[in-house]
Amino acid sequence: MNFSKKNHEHKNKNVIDVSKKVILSVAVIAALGLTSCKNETKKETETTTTEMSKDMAMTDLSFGVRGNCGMCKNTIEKAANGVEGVASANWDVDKKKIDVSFDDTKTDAMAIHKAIAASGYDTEKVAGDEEAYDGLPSCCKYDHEMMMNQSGEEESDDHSNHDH
Ligand SMILES: [Cu+2]
Repeated sequence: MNFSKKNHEHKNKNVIDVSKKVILSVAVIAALGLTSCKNETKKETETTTTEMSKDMAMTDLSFGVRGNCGMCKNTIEKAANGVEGVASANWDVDKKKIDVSFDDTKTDAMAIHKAIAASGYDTEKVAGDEEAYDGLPSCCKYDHEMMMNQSGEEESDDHSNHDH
């Protein structure tokens, strides 16, 4: 009689121990879940911030570049696009001007001027490399006195030479 009572008490204690363990496990799982959710939220916020600052770092720039024709356009734009951080480059054959969009955390205006000059073309700030200029096709050997940043509306000098 006495023995069986003791056994019963012992059983009860075991049940309490088990439920304690279950509560503890649930608490741990809940805590882990909460932590991982927190981490994910933080990650998302960081990504958004990075993308935003990337957009804000894009700089649009226009400057004069001398050149004659479509082949010049290819060479000039290829040189500008070859600079790391340049997103787009568009040279206007009539205006003798280039529009560049670039990431100013990766490059700067002078790097783009220098790259174009290295391909043989004069920019507003840097004279074209002479060796590269000599290597250009004859149609591309532009006049070093050429006006840059033209409006694009006036006719070129070729036409004013004609007397009708
Ligand atoms: Cu050309």
